[in-house]
Amino acid sequence: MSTPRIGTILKIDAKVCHVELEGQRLAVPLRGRLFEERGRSRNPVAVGDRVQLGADAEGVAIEAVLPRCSQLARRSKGEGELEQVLAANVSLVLVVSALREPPFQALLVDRILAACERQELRAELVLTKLDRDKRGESAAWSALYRGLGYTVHETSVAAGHETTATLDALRTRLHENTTVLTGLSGAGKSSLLNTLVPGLALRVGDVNRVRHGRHTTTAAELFPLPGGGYVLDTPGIRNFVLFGVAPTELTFWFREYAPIARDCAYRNCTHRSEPDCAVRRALASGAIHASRHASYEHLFAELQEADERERRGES
Ligand SMILES: Nc1nc2c(ncn2[C@@H]2O[C@H](COP(=O)(O)OP(=O)(O)O)[C@@H](O)[C@H]2O)c(=O)[nH]1
Ligand SMILES: [Mg+2]
Ligand SMILES: [Zn+2]
Repeated sequence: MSTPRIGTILKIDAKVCHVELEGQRLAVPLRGRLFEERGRSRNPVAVGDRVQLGADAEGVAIEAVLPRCSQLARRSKGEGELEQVLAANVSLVLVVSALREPPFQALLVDRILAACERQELRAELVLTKLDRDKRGESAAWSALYRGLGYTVHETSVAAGHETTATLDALRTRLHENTTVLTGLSGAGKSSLLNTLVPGLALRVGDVNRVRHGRHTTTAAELFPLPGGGYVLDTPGIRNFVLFGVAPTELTFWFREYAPIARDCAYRNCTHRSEPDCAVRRALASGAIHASRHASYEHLFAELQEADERERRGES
């Protein structure tokens, strides 16, 4: 093969990667040496990676991974301090949360938003199941996140209750981007995509099945969309632990905190018990929302514990 061939990873199976190459779909393995070059990542490649294919005596395989423009990553579960890249070369992260069934998950939303701030990824919030929001909770949550400068899409895909205007706006966003949908299992991600992209026919509602005591993980797959754009529907994300973040950095990844924290008496104020803390003043006055600060404190404690574990050499 003379000219290198560059493709996009759509899906990763145990033995092969499914790669889109010039409109075709190929199943190819990874060269073994890529596993030695993966650094602190759990896997050498992620869905969305641009890869170079080459042939040798063993056949066609992925020879190299091109540098990423962006990545959405979290701390890998139970394997020490390793990083799990959920998607590479993403331009838009949709943080999807239902208002009811399951109820709105502020902590999970704030975790993913913080990760996006840190990884310089554009994130937008999608509130789902508006038709079930009998108590009108949508207004308060969308006001909070719009107040922080996030775009919020309030949606329902239930028959007869479709929020046509927001669905149209989201469809346009999908065609302009490589989008990844994140959020709890059951939030309505696959239903939303099925409504936005006719013909996609993703499975809905059965991802919570437990088999052999474990949640079945439907492998994440990147879909090229007719009309432009790519979309990745992730299986439910129950937790999202920030990777490689020092607790004191957190101020910068809660976007309303950094400008306020400039007025804290201590330059490295952690906004928990230090005197003359501008963040705590803002919390008392309502300029910082109690729900956001609850998330901040939770994440701070979690990162501090991870730090201590690592320092003790456990992780
Ligand atoms: N009432 C209502 N139910 C919805 C809506 N969207 C999804 N659901 C239901 O929520 C459940 C989980 O949806 P699914 O798309 O599989 O969620 P996912 O796990 O995030 O992909 C299914 O039973 C859907 O029918 C909605 O807008 N309104
Ligand atoms: Mg789903
Ligand atoms: Zn402070």
